[in-house]
Amino acid sequence: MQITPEKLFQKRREFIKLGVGSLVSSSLLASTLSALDFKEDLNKELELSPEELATNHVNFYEFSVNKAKAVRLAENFHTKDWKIEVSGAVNKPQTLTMEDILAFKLEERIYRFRCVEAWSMVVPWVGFELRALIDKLEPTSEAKFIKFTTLFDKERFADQAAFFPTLDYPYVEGLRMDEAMHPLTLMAVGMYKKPLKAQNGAPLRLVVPWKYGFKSIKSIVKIEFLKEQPKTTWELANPREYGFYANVNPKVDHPRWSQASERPLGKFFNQDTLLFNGYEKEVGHLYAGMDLRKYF
Ligand SMILES: Nc1nc2c(c(=O)[nH]1)N[C@H]1C(S)=C(S)[C@@H](COP(=O)(O)O)O[C@H]1N2
Ligand SMILES: [Mo]
Repeated sequence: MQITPEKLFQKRREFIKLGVGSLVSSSLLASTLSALDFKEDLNKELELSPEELATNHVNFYEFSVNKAKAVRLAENFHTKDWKIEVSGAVNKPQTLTMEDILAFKLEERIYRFRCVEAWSMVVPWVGFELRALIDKLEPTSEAKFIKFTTLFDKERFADQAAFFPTLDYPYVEGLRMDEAMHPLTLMAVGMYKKPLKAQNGAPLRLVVPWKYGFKSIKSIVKIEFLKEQPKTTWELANPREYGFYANVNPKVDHPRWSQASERPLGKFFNQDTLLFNGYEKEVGHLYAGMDLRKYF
């Protein structure tokens, strides 16, 4: 079927409306699939994790450290008028809307995903390469790192309003520019052919498949281009246990547990964890000559 530009725009608008915060009727839900116009990932080598598990076994501390509670609290989260502020060492600082974001050519990417807690999943993300966005923003030669920030809003995130918040919010993450420009690095707006659910980081999150899950920051509202390496949330919380690089590595254990194996969601038996989460061929060169124990 030939899709005209107007039709495409309308589909994207529909997609935005189908995001969290809207009342989605079952007939609308059925049209979610068609509302999303993207190139399907035909690589079926990896067995997908059950959607039910990937959307319920979540880490989103802003809602709650407790996974079930986070999903419950995410139910009423709205992403209306979402904006992403771009600043720093960049020629085109600007404020992006979700219309701007959904104007990128979307595609499905089936990736392994490995949490530092030693569980893993395989998710069909929908999104676009971060480098496409970076190219559009035109970072200057000063930009060596990119920093992302999650929404800070005590009315929408219960743990941010807590008397003793679990983390020092807002949640921040970062990548070296060459990592950010790598074609595997994705900005995701959907998964399982649907818009992201709030608990999975709606409306826009990062996905870096060769790094531990905490690098894949959710619900992004700010992107900064920096000269210096930014301090990241988990590094700040516990520098001995969590580093900036956080590359998946079965040989570098977490101080309190082994990283040699992982339990895939929905499976009974553990499987071996792979160096760079199985993406060594694609990303190994980024770390040539670096001591992966020192830069963990
Ligand atoms: N803002 C924010 N981003 C976050 C987190 C978080 O608590 N807050 N948790 C991280 C961790 S530890 C993991 S494993 C992944 C989990 O993504 P998922 O819940 O969609 O599986 O999100 C990451 N991104
Ligand atoms: Mo994680």
